[in-house]
Amino acid sequence: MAVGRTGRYLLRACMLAGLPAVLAACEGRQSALDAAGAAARDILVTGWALFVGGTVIFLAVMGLALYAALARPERFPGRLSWVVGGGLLFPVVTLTALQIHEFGLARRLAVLAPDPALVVEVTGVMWWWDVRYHADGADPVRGANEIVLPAGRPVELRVTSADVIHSFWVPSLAGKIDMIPGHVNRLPVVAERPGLYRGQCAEYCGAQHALMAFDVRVLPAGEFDAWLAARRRPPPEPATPELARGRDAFFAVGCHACHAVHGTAADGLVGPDLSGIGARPSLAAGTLPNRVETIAAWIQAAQHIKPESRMPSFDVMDGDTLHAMAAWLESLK
Ligand code: HEC
Ligand SMILES: [Cu+2]
Repeated sequence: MAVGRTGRYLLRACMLAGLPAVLAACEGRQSALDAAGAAARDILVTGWALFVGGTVIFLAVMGLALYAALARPERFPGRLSWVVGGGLLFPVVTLTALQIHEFGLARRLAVLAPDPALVVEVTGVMWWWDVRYHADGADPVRGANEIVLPAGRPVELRVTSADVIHSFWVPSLAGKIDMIPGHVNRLPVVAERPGLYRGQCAEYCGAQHALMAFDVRVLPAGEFDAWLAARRRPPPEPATPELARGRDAFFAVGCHACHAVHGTAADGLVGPDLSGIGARPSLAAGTLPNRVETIAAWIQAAQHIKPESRMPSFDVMDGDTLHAMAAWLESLK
């Protein structure tokens, strides 16, 4: 009786402790268990089949092992057929079937649309993401640390690296793919649901590998077209004297040596493109939430927040100038 009660308490405690974690892992913007893309769904179905099949086989084998240990030998007939059937035939048949399924899956996941409406080039850089959108044969639109996609349209991602091997992974949308210097890997993606997703570098790439994430914003197709068109226009002139002062300081301090802002004289290529940065959910490759204060903190203390990154800390500006600069960047939407 006592054992039963302890067991029940234990079970309840485990469930209370573990359940939220288990449930939290199933949903959300970075979860292979919450598929929002065609490829992710295909992978998820196979994952569940493996999990359920593995569980059933495990339970059956444990049941049989227990029975074999407890029952008398004469009550376990056909010993040889168990060995041949369970030990040889069953694994050969199931593993062959799985392998055939796997070949089909791998092939489906790699099928590229012959003429994709949108190609997005993503380059991994220690420790951020350079993004270029190619559509309608027009000049590419550059962005960084965020990928905006149209829902329901086939998109081809072309991923590569500027330095070491990184790995591109948006679990909610598709499988993982290596980013290899000097080589372009192509990944077809169809995002099914508008929403905000998160991706992450999935291959250790140096000191700040853990702070190399990005956002994926999936917009309804029409909104995406409007977004892309807006990104081709220069930003509006600063609306207030403070914003104008922030913009002037950006050029005076020399930020444009490394950063580009479309439609201005800033065309640096060393760091992330800052066009439209105010509309991005996060800052510095998913490191900070994106607000005027965090932009200011980043400018002042980048080497403290992300040591060894190639963005210097600018801790010589007065507070007003720093704030104005951050406010101007935040106003770029
Ligand atoms: C020597 C080159 C260099 C200079 C100069 C530089 N930056 Fe950067 N900046 C970078 C790099 C590289 C990153 C990416 C760091 C990372 O996340 O690993 C970055 C990141 C940023 C980000 C975050 C971008 C994003 O996509 O989230 C902002 C904002 C930024 N810099 C603003 C500035 C401002 C403002 C100045 C001038 C005061 C400046 N930077 C000067 C190289 C530079
Ligand atoms: Cu990386």
